[in-house]
Amino acid sequence: MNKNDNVKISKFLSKYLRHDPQAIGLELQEGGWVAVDDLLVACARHNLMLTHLELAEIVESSDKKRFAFDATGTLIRAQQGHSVPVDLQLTPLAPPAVLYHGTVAAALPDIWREGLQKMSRHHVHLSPDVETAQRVGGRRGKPVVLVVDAAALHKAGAVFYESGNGVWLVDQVPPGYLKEL
Ligand code: HQG
Repeated sequence: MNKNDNVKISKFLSKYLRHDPQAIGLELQEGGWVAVDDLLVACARHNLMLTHLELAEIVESSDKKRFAFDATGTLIRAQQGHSVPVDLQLTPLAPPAVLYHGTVAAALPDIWREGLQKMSRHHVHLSPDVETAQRVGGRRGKPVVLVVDAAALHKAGAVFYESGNGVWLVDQVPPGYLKEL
């Protein structure tokens, strides 16, 4: 498989493992997992012929480790980014003192008014470093990076989680914990 195939398949998997599993006849189990065999059958029914080995290659090579197998290798899930209700059973964790959020200038007036909100996702997504935040913001235009005072927000009682791929998740970030880089 070449890189383009990988991106195409990764997008297909994101769509059905995060947003619309029912559309290909899948149901996410607790933790967001689906059986690998069920996924491959569902893919095949929708004209995506994929072997176990090819799927493993996609999971392994995904730049952002979007997907993960469970310890037995029989289940797979998206690590974060769901819009369907799912309890990823993550463990609350103390965040680093500072985290970053990449966005664009057009969103700033709303963000300064109401803070970072989760919008259509389950959490606000925060990045561990400036470069990652720039990449995330850059998906929407010229990136603007916000610095999040994660230590203070955590101290104030906010619950943080780290997804398996290094994305930090929190319910919201009020404006008082934000400043522009
Ligand atoms: C903005 C990708 C107005 C927020 C990335 C962002 C990430 C507000 C957009 C992951 C707002 C939401 C998540 C407010 C936040 N008013 N706009 N109060 N609060 N926003 O895609 O963080 O490729 O849901 O700044 O790499 O951009 O999917 O979140 O611009 O890790 O694996 O509203 O998605 O990963 O956009 O990206 P998103 P995000 P994947």
